[in-house]
Amino acid sequence: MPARITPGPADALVLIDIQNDFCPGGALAVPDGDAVVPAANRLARLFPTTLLTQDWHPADHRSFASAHPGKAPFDTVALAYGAQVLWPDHCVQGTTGAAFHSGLDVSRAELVLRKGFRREIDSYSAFQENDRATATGLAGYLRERGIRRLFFAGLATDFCVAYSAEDAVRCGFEAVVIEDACRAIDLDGSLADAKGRLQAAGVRLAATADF
Ligand code: VGL
Ligand code: ZN
Repeated sequence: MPARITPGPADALVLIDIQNDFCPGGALAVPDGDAVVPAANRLARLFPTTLLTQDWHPADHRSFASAHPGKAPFDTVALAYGAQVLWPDHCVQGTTGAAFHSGLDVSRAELVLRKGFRREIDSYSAFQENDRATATGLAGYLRERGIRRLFFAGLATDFCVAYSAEDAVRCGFEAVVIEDACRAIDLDGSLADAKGRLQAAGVRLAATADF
């Protein structure tokens, strides 16, 4: 990225899943997850458009280990659409765990996109659910608004941030991950995998210092 990035009208900041359950003390805490909050707030003041995503699962969601007798969190199972990592129950609709971190300034957000609300399908990506067939509608929203370039920050780098950025490119947007405004779960090398996929997809990396 150039030394200075000045967000313009075709740019949007997408803050991924900055929710209590992904922060220290939460059900699926990302190490140091709450460290993204000040960076996210600062970035949001620089962008003409900011969107938020919110992981939003029913209590009996199929991505929860609790829905699979004999399985434990972080095991992998085969669902109808393929391999799915099983997670601790997290971001259950309407709970405190699903709420945005209380320090996140949501006042500038123009859209809150909820995802993962279909019981049978997980959704890491803000664009397409894990069956790789069900669209969330975000691409259409962004196109209608004339947004062409997306900057991603939030949680977790190697799951929802990476899948969203890759899909953004697939949907025809430019995508940039603001690396130090993200934190990773890093499950069995998932961060290195995600970085390889981001590079292969043509997603660029930036830092908060570039703004
Ligand atoms: C996420 C695992 C399960 C994320 C959401 O936001 O990265 N990870 N649900
Ligand atoms: Zn989830």
